[in-house]
Amino acid sequence: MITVHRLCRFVLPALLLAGCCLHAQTTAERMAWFQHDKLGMFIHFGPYSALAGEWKGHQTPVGDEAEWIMQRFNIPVAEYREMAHRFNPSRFDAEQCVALAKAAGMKYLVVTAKHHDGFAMYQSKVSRYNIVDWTPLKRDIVKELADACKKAGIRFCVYYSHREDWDDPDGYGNNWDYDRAKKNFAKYLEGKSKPQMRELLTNYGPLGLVWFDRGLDTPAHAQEFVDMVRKLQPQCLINGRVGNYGRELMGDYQDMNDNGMPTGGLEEYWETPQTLNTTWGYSKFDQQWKSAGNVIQRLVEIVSKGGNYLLNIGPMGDGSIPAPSVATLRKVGEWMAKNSASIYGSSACPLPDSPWGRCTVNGSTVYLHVFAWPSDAILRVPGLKTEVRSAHLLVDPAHQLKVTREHGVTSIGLPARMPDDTDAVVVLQLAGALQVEREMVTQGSDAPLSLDYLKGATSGKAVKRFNRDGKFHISKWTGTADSISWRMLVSQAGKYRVRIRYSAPSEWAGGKYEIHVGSELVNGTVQTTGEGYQYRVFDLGTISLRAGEHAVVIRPTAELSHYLMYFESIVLDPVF
Ligand code: FHN
Repeated sequence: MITVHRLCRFVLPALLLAGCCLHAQTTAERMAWFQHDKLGMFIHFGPYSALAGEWKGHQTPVGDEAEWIMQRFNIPVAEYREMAHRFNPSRFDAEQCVALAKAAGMKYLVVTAKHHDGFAMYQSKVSRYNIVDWTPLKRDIVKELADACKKAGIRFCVYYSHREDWDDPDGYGNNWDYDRAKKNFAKYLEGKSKPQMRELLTNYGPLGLVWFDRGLDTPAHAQEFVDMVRKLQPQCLINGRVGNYGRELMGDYQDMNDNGMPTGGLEEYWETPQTLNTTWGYSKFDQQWKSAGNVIQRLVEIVSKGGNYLLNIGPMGDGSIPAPSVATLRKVGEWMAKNSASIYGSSACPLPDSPWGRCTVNGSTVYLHVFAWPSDAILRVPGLKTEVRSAHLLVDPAHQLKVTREHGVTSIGLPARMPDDTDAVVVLQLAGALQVEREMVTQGSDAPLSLDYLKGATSGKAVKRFNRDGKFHISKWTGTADSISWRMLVSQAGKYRVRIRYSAPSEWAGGKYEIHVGSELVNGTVQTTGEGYQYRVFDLGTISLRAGEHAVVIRPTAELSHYLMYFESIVLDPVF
């Protein structure tokens, strides 16, 4: 019988535990690790690694992706399968790989469980075309990496090519063996792609994230993958390439183009996948290795803009990791060992980009990443409004640096010699949260004034975003509390024609918005620009502006059940 005592001692705590585990984590809760960890290892590894960029004397040009060799040379499935039969990366060492990731300061690892060639790097019951059943190696590489990650405290993640499959007759992409017109893509989704995804979500422990690639044919199909991940592993993150590149983000975060770098800070979670040379899969021809210095500075630039950095290695056909990759990641690790406080847990820094470098911020601590040491050893930081309590080099906290401020520019006296060739970090301890002078939009003589996502400040639900097709824009705004504003300096008084550039699908037509330019008011009604991200320019008439500073704000004038528009820019053209 359940006594009150038992109820209090056993049943209630169990219910509470179930209750708390059962409560659906918010996106922010699920994204917390991703946003903190910043740096991950990407591994492109498969039978294409053994070909190393060459097929029957044909070479993959340097700069092209060696993992695309089957498609590049239209290698018949039968021949590629034959080659895969001999794939034997016996020197692959999961623990060594994970140790390298850890030494580089990487906190998560994403391995290609199946790439476009359709070959599974794990033991799949769905297809014998896998590393255990099809090759002499007979080892489950995904399992070995999952175990090694668990042991090392690295978050294990998988890449899965859910659309492209050049081995499957109904998969997407192989039109040299198979007649495209006869393909039954849904049969491939139901018969291979989804069941294999279920295997990966079921048999390899908790996954940090699933890295889908190249989108999918319909949002409905993409949603089926999202639902499967949410159901089987609610905490697991999904990258933005689960869905079509020309549509609203369906995953938890957005992926930049390969090796992409946004011009300015984005206000949603994002990540850039990056090669260490110019290919993801191993190529013996590609020695265009990026320097460790370049890799570190790109890491800092990406983190300074609010993103994550997924750095790739392409093991060779025998499973060993190319020496230049090991050397670069070791050097990244040496820098991270001294400077990771300026990376982990930091967020995008609103200070304008400076000629000397970039900055990251964590609460009331600002990290100035100096890539180019000022010749007079004076570091000038424009736009910083918050009082600076103290300043020191991250690697030398005992020595305080002199800080002065004049005309809105904060100057820090540096030692004569740069303490690190790649990035020397100066720490500013602020008296409170970071406040920054808003950047002013200015105009050259007779030139238009361009108000775009970069210098705009969003408020409410309005968010600076990126989409492969939509590029950089602002959206997610649905009501009067959501807006974009600018500081603008008009140097020539007179009439200005107001033009706005945006994209909006048909269902958003009719949305009302207003633009305040100083004391002038312009009203607008959203017109459709077609499906997907098709931007068009609309003329909103003319206004008269005096010379001097003006505040500009655009916002919806009513609560909407959808986004107002995908906003790109407003241009004020002088009409003299
Ligand atoms: O086609 C793939 C490519 O092989 C590689 O996997 C990259 C990694 O971001 N994704 C696709 C190209 O964007």
